[in-house]
Amino acid sequence: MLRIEAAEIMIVRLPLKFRFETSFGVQTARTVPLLVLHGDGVQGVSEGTMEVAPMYREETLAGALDLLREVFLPRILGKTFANPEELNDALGAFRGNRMARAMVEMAAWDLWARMLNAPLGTLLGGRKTQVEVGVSLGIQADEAATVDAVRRHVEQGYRRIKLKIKPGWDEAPVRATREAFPDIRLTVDANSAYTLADSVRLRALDQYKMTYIEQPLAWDDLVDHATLQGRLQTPLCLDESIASAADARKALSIGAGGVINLKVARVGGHAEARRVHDVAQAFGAPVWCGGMLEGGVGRAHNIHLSTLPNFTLPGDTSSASRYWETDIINEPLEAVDGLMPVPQGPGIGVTLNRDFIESVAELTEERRP
Ligand code: OSB
Ligand code: MG
Repeated sequence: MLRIEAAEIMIVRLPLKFRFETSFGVQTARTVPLLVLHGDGVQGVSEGTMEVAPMYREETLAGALDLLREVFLPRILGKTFANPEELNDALGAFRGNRMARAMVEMAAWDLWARMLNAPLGTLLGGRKTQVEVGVSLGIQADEAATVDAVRRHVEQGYRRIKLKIKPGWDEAPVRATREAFPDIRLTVDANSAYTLADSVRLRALDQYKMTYIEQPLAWDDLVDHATLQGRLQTPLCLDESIASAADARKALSIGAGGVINLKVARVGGHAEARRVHDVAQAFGAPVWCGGMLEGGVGRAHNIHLSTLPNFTLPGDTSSASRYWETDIINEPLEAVDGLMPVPQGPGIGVTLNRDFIESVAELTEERRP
């Protein structure tokens, strides 16, 4: 039984080690919300991926905090559930806001797995003890800087390089990278920066033998992606557009793409992520685990989800030390030769660095029934 006795909300601001530029803007730090659920002497923890401004999808940090305090936590505090799925059902009537709901659901899974003394990945049905990872590289100043960044990460053993692109910065970095590295697994991510009017320009990318082109069109579109896919050879990979297993089923049935970037928070938590995974598998479409520049808590959740069998392409869950001088957890999460070990031990297998969190926290509060 899953008894929820108390909750803690914390917010920490973490400076990024690099400037991360995408088609929707430049990030130099992350504001990381954490949720801890307490029950029966055990605690489970999750990390939110919504940002202050709704640039990636529509959710915001302020909206998520308000929902946690006023709507979601009052539904679960002081209550007992049979398992994390039943707890999530208590939030099932609420529409959208999947990243906010995922904070509750993911903390419940960690709590549950710790109570059962099992690694989260095993409970989800995963079998791997390490997962293949690549890197997502932000937009660089020019071609030379792009090739330099690619070289550094290829040398570290990352198994796939993803370049962020935008209109006016697409074929040039891809061509330069492909000329320097004819054989690497290469992809691009447009974060919804194009429209169907750019079809010809996107078709020019077909010649570079990329594994997929990620989210070229609108964040809430499926239909135009299907039209675009009909004009391209390179498979499209959907990220922003997939918020549920139903979205995945619709996208794959109309041919809107052939690959899914599966982010556990974007789809509302582990149970829904597993359903997306299963739908994709039934369609013969590979999935891979995306990232949102997570701290150690979100990163550990991602690694555990990635142990499921249809995660057959390298994820974005690269080494924590790439991102942070000091992480919010005590354990290192470091890939070796492009393989990220799955933290063993119960739950997500990592523990909060409470001293560090307290020293940089912008908010800490406790909620009780
Ligand atoms: O589109 O996958 C994306 C980061 C923030 C928001 C959206 C995306 C990303 C990344 C970075 O690509 C992945 C990572 O290194 O965590
Ligand atoms: Mg993406």
